[in-house]
Amino acid sequence: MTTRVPIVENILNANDHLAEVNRARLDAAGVFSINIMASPGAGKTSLIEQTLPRLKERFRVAVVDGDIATSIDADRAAQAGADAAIQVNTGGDCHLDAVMLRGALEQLDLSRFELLIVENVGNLVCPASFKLGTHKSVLIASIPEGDDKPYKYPGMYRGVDALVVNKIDLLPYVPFRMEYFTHGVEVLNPGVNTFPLSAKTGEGMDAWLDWLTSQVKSKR
Ligand SMILES: Nc1nc2c(ncn2[C@@H]2O[C@H](COP(=O)(O)OP(=O)(O)OP(=O)(O)O)[C@@H](O)[C@H]2O)c(=O)[nH]1
Ligand SMILES: [Mg+2]
Repeated sequence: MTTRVPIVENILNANDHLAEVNRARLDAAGVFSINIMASPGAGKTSLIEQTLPRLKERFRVAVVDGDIATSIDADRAAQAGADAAIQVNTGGDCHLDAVMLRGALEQLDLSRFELLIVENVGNLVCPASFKLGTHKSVLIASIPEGDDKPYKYPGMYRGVDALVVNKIDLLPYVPFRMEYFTHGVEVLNPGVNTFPLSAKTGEGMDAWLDWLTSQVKSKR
């Protein structure tokens, strides 16, 4: 007779429970939070760098940066004007989890912030399975990654609340069929809020900032 030991299920259930605890903590403090996910190099930190100075007059923002090693991204967020920037090193894990976010939240006086931006580890698979307790999840796709990614990584595209399509300044130089990409997205996540932009030139940033601002305000 075979006995099934649901270890993975149990780990995910424990994570989900802790994610709810994180959410309750953020709610109690009135902090709106997003979890930014993307493949390595898609432009997560670049988007955060472009977003922070533009929100400076409106909200106080904390950034939690997940990475396998180094504090490069948290240093960049601090440099760009984050009111607090915390680096979480996962020590090899390909994603953040709710325990890691809890550890970061414990280092923050949440009453000081209106917005928490979490940058997840660069990966298009693992972060989708681990809830953190954040209010909305944002996926960044970028033009040089190719237009087939929704088809190849459906789990990531299916569950997100917003999609940033970054590096549109590279469209003239890189083969990318926007219609094919958009069709793949629509099948998985119909009507998802989509923001084509360039974190390099700033083109398209306004629509992204308007959405983010309205989300923070609706929380308050
Ligand atoms: N041309 C162009 N380059 C960009 C844009 N956004 C980011 N980059 C470049 O892409 C590279 C990666 O950007 P990052 O912001 O570090 O990407 P990331 O997703 O945070 O990377 P990891 O944290 O390592 O996963 C850098 O060389 C950026 O300058 C863009 O809109 N256009
Ligand atoms: Mg980064």
